[in-house]
Amino acid sequence: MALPAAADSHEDDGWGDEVLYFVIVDRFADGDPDNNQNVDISAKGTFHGGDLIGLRERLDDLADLGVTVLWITPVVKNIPGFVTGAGFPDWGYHGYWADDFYSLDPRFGSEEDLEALVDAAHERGIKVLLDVVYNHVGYDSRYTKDPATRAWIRASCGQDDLTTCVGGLPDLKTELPEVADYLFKAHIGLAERVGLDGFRIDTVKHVDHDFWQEHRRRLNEALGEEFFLLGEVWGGDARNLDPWFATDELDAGFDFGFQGSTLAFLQGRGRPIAFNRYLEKRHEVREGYHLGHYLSTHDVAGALFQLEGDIELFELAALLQLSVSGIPIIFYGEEVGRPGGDWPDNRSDMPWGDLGIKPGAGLPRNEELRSSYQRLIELRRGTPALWRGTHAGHHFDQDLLSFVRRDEATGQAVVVAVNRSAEQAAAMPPLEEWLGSEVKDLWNEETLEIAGAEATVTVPPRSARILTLE
Ligand SMILES: [Ca+2]
Ligand SMILES: [Ca+2]
Repeated sequence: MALPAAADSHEDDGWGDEVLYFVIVDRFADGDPDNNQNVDISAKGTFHGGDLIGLRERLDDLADLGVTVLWITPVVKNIPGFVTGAGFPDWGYHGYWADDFYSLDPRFGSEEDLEALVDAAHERGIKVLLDVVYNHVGYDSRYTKDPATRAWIRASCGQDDLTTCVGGLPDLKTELPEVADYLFKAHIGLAERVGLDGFRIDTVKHVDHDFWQEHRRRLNEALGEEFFLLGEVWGGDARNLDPWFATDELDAGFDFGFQGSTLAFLQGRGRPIAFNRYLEKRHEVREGYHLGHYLSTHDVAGALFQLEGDIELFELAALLQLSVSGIPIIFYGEEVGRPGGDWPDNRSDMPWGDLGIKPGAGLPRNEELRSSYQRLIELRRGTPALWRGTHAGHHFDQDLLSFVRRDEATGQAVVVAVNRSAEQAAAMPPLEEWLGSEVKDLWNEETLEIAGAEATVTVPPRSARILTLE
């Protein structure tokens, strides 16, 4: 089958320098105790009371952190009860178990609350992506029982990507035009009414390409080509996401390799040169399309947890996340050292310290780490080479990786050097173009003199430099 060429408008869609912040609405901030149902913040699988109003009230924090896009978990009405497959009562607090695609879950808020959130975010220069599910409905949801919709659900789960029941959830027959139309109208209609900037799409590979192409056509018609689609294709990377980019079904996909590759490098489980090879490969992504890369999400054990709470190494991970290509995705609270854990502890409450905000009132915040995030985000956004530059390995030894990001438009070269060793300082040669000049370390706010060809740049143990010519 011949694939149509990607749309020209994708050559510069303006998303290259975005920094995304991902929030589980229920676990962030409770702005309206009156909408709380089945709330027990001591239980892992219950609702914790967070809502759209609470999130709106904290937007200044996000603006102050410097993030530019907010991704929120689904807010459609979820199944009213809980399931017990996990060994404890597990509710739809995450929003992925829809019971009605045409109403919002009162536990999260109303459509007016969503619109107010979007407006308030836009006032602060923050775009909003809403998480949407097209593939399945919640366990035992009304769609499985209503005579009008029963036939929309696959009677038996298949073995292939399209007909499998992800997590045992009832799979929608998305290939039926009636089902597709119903879902398009629900999600696109909501986006149009509340002014969303895009969707984060769940379980993309479990719905066929024809569906996603029709989805894009409907979106273009309703909202224009700017509407942004970040898709979850499990296991995605620059190469295997391409079938969705080639036909413009998505604008971006998750890079599932970043967390593991970065942690392996930092923990000494892989050679610096191997990590560099991985970083280089990320640049094979189709022009005008993006990889989104995370250190933690709601589906994996977070980076800080995997690093056994080692804040120094975690900060180096964040520095790498914000110094490589793609759209960095910060999972709520990791900027203040939320400890996370394996599922479902990875979905713990946003720590609010002594601010008195529920459900995470009293949970400790690492403000120093947050300041590092602020500086890293500001540095990235102010240094085009870090988000749109080319990538080339520069120097590797046992524990040091340095690479050059070069911005083709301005010629600016930035060298990012990370020494993972806990004991040894590392050294690397300067770029040839630096000889006889002063070089600025943007991260440590130092100036280094590069005297002559013999000069080396030292990187102290467990630290990093981000270097460029003055
Ligand atoms: Ca609430
Ligand atoms: Ca499916």
